[in-house]
Amino acid sequence: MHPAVEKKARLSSAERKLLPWATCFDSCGFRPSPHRTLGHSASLPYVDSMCTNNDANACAQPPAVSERISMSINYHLAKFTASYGTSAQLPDSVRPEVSFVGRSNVGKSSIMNKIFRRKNLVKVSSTPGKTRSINFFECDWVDFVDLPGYGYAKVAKSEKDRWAELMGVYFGDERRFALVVSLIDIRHAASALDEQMIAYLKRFDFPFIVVFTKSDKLGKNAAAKQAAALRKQLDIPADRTVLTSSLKGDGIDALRKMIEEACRIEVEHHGQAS
Ligand SMILES: Nc1nc2c(ncn2[C@@H]2O[C@H](COP(=O)(O)OP(=O)(O)OP(=O)(O)O)[C@@H](O)[C@H]2O)c(=O)[nH]1
Ligand SMILES: [Mg+2]
Repeated sequence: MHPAVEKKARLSSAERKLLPWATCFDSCGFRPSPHRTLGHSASLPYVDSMCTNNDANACAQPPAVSERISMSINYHLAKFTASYGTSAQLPDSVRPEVSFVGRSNVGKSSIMNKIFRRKNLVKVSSTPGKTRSINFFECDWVDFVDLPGYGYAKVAKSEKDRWAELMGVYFGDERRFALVVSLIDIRHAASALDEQMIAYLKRFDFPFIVVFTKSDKLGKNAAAKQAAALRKQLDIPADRTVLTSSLKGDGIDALRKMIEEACRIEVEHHGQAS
C-alpha cells in the first residue's frame, strides 16, 4: 500500500458537520455551511447527465472488490459530465472521487488535461480565476473534480461568498473522497492559504498528496531543492509529493499511479463498508 494514499479512519458525517471552515479558512473566505440532507440530490439530473445513452449498464461503475486485480484507469474515456455553481446542485458521490485543489492559476485544469492526455477537455486560462464552478469529469470508473482556485483577490465579495459556501459543502459532504490532489507552484514558498488547505486535509484525515507544478520553469537542481524546502515547510514526506510539469509531462505517470492506487484503496474500503 502506498503510504501517500493509505486509508485513514474516515470521519462520520456528524463529525464532518463540525468542520471549522470559519477558523481554518478565515482568510480565504470559507465558512461553515449546512449539510445537504441525505437523499436531497436524488432527484437531480446528474445520473442522466452521466449516461449519454439509455443503457444503464453503459455507466461505468467502480469494479467490485473481488474484481480489483487490475484496477487501472482508462484515461481515454475521460469526458465532461457536469458543472455545479451552487451547493444545492451537487450530486451524491457514487464513485471514487479525485479532487484537485490549489491557488488560482497553479495549474489544476492543465494537469487534469495532461492526466487525460487531452488538450482542452478541461478549460485552461492564463487569467487567474478561470474555474469558478465545481466541474466533474467522468473517467472510466472514477470521477475527477476540478475545484475553483483560492486566493484570487480580484473577485467580487458575492462571488467569494458563493465559492466559499460551495467549497464548504463539497468538503463537508459525505463523499467518496479517494484522493485530494493539493497543488503548489514549485517556484514559490507555500502561501498561508496553501498551508491552511494542507492543515485542513491533515486534520480531517483526507487521503491527499501534494503535487508541485510547473517544474519546467526551474532548472532540475533548483526544482529539487525547492521541492525539499516545500516538503519541509509543509511537513510532508517525500513519498506524498510529486514534482510535475504539465508542459513537459514530467511526473505525470507517477501521479497517475498514485491516483489509481488511491482509487483502488477507496473501492476496497467502500466495498468492505457497504
Ligand atoms: N510552464 C508551465 N505553465 C503551466 C503549467 N501548468 C499550467 N501552466 C499555465 O498556468 C496557467 C494557469 O493554468 P490553469 O491550469 O488554468 O490553472 P488553474 O489552477 O486551473 O487556474 P484557475 O482555474 O484559475 O483556478 C495557464 O497559462 C497554463 O498554461 C506547467 O506545468 N508549466
Ligand atoms: Mg482551472
